[in-house]
Amino acid sequence: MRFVHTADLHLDAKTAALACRAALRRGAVDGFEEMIRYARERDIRYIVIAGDLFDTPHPSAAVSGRVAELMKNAPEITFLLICGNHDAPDGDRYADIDLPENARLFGKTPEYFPVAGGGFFGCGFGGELPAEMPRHPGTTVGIFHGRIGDPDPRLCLTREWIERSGLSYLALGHLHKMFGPERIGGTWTAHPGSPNAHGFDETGARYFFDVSIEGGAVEIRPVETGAARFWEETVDTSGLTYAELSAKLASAAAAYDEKDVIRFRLTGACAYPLPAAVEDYPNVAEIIDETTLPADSEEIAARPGLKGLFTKYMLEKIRAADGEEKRVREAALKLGWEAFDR
Ligand SMILES: [Mn+2]
Repeated sequence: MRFVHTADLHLDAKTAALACRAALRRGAVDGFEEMIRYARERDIRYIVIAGDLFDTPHPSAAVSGRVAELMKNAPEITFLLICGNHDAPDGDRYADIDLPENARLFGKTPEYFPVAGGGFFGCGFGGELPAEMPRHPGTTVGIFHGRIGDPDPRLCLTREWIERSGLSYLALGHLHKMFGPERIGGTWTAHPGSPNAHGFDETGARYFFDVSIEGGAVEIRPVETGAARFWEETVDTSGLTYAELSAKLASAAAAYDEKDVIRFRLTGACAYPLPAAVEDYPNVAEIIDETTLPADSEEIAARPGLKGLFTKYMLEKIRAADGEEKRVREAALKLGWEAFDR
């Protein structure tokens, strides 16, 4: 038995509208299409989606309609999906769509779906797993949205249950970062993570799994997707001039792929306003200023003359502020210094 295992695509997530070109260039729905193409090219007959295909129970008709169409246009593939905590229906219809005949949705009542060589046992979010798993001939693959020991009982699995389950493989969803595979008793469990990142809290490469089960042997192959990858890098500005810092950021940005979205976090003591962008690298989406004022700021404030007076005044203003307001005042001080030194 061979299948693709994915989860947490969170299609139609509002965060996908993030102001970064690369992420928008390769839409998450295109990633789903790529996954289907991957399966078709390798004659893989099943795609398991372990919850949260959509970000909401009511995705836009454009997105849900396209997903249903993509499934329908791949009639040789059976889509086995469960609802997750984000897309669990609040009425009686999943995602307001008419799923095609080759899609099998598992709801709150756990069900077994037999296929050649075994079957899939799915339990949608809000459903309860049977204390004792019914036994079926051949290979049984479980599908569940949750993880071991989650504080929410609806998302919680126990090692004991998995050990007793008799499942060959337990296809999990809910964690957005790849986790596992781990063998518990005779069962392999794994989280593929989201195949498409939704922001800087989901950095790095994204994957789905290509799983083959032959006799007792389970092979789990992570396949990197073409989705935009988010990265964050910290750069120390200490001792660098503006030109040196710009050059350093450009060379750091050059090390990333075109499909990557980068965020720089700048630290260290810095006497000039930071660049707002990196020239020639539009995939640097954000520059976070965590720099401090130079150590000699108080010294400058004590000097006679206009620059000293200005510095003294601004340092008082900075001390009286916090958060964003403090940042703005620090930037104003640095701009002022630049003007004085010119
Ligand atoms: Mn989830």
